[in-house]
This record gives sequence, C-alpha cells and structure tokens, in this order.
Amino acid sequence: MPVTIDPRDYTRLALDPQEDGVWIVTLNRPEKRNALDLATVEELVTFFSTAPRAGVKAVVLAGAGQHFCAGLDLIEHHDADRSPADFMHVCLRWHEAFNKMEYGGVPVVAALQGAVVGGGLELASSAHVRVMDQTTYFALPEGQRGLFTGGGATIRVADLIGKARMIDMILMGRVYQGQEAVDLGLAQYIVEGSSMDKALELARRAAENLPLTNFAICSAISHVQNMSALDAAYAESVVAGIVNTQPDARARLAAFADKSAARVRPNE
Ligand code: 1HE
Repeated sequence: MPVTIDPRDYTRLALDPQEDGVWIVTLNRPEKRNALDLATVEELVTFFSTAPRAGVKAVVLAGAGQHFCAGLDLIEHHDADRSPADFMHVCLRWHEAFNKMEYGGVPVVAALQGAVVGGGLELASSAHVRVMDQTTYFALPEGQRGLFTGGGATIRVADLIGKARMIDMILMGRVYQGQEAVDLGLAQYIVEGSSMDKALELARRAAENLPLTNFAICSAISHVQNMSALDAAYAESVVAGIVNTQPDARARLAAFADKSAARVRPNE
C-alpha cells in the first residue's frame, strides 16, 4: 500500500526530496554534533520503515555541520540514569532503525564528514555505501567512556574491518582516517572535495536501477549473509527468479540484444 512522507512531521531529521526520487536525510542537531537522542532514533525508525513503500529511490544520509554524528547522546543518557532494562530497550530501538536501513531495500549512501564515532559509526555502517572526505575520522570511544557498543558495531563494524581491528579500535581508542580508512573498508570512497556531492552522484546513479533490483541488492545480500551456504543458495535462487524475470527489465534486456545498450568497459 503506497504511503507518503511529510518532511514537516520530522524535527530531528531534515528531509529534502529531490526530483529524481533521491531523498537527502540530514541529522539536524549540529549544535549537539548530531548526537543520537531517543527522538532522532524514533524518526530514523519512522523514515526508514516508510521509505520502501513511499517511492523513495535512494537516500543520502548526512549530518549537519562539521561532524556526521557523535554517537549516543551522552547527556541524555547521563540525565536519564537508565536501568539495564531501559538501556536494552534503547538499543533495541537503535537496532530497529538500523535494520530498517540495511534490510529495507532502498539504497542508502552516507555522506561523511568530521567525527563518525561510537553510535555514529554504527549508524554509518548501516548504510550501503559510505563516502568520506578529508576531514572524516572514525573511532569507537566507548572503551574510554566506560561504555560498550549497543547499536550493532559488534555486527557491522566487525563485518567491515574484521574482529581483531574492531577490538583494537575500541580497546585503544584508535582513530582511522584518510586512505587507510578506505583500505580497511570503513568507507568505499574518499574525496578531496565534498562528500555530499559525491554521495548525491552515487545515489542518483543507484536510483537509475530498477527498484526491484535495488530492493534485492539492498536487502537480499544482507539477509543471505546471515544464512548457511545451503539456505543462502536457495534464497538467492528465489530472489533471482523474481528479479530476473521482472517485466520492467525486458526493455533493458532488449537494448542489450539490439546492441543499443552500453557495454561494460574498463575505466579510462
Ligand atoms: C554531545 C555529544 C554526545 C557532543 N552526546 N552531547 N561518542 C563520543 O564519545 C563522542 C563525544 N563527542 C566528542 O568527542 C566531541 O563532541 C566531537 C569530537 C564529536 C565534536 O567535538 P567539538 O569540539 O566540535 O564539540 P564539543 O565542544 O565537544 O561539543 C559541542 C556540543 O555538543 C556540546 O554541547 P553544549 O551544550 O555544551 O554546547 C557537547 O556536549 C555536545 N555533544 N557530542 C551529547 N555524544 C547504543 S550505544 C552507543 C555508544 C556510543 O555512541 S558512546 C558515545 C560515543
């Protein structure tokens, strides 16, 4: 059932729909370095639960100001003086938001700058593509703050850089930046200029793919990673059965057959 998204319903996120179906979603508390309070997480849950049914073709996820995201709102956490059960439920809402991002089927490209730390890195690692600029740096300061990750870093950051590097990162407060961060897998792109410009270019390119194809890419690959090889092969076959016979793909296949479609060539 189609649904609509009204940017005026959001206060923590600034939503900016573009004409081509790409939505720019900006964490909008620069005065707090876009720290993730409960209200922000709830808006992420709402947006990413709705986007797949609202015709959103791709998302650029950004942070207002000099920093992408400072992670958990430590002041809110301090003032709330939460019980273990309370904080478990906080974490479950984070997981709800981040799982909707990763498994929702809509491509999410993160435009990173400045601090991408703690829960900010958990958020960024839930995007499908990360673009960093020369100011971007990654860290897990939880170890030094007397905390632990609760928003999926043990799953997604370990997946990106490996268990040993993640343990070293959080144990030592190690910071990664520059080309090294790309080489390790924390981001797929690094730019000299604005990460937003590059992220928007990439989101627009992804938005040109058929929506059902993007759905498979941005949900099936993640689901399949959670399965045994036997079940993964089965699930891949079923998804390919649906995607590779979609009527909307016929024109693209016909263009290949009549030689009007672009061929795959090496980069210049
Ligand atoms: C915050 C937060 C925050 C800034 N929660 N309010 N995350 C961290 O340990 C990162 C903590 N933050 C920092 O290290 C720095 O603030 C930054 C490197 C991100 C930015 O530095 P800077 O010099 O630009 O800003 P600032 O002066 O430190 O902070 C500006 C304001 O933002 C200030 O508020 P103000 O009202 O005094 O002006 C800060 O208090 C506020 N601010 N970061 C709340 N994180 C589900 S488990 C997840 C576990 C975690 O994420 S642990 C958190 C890790």
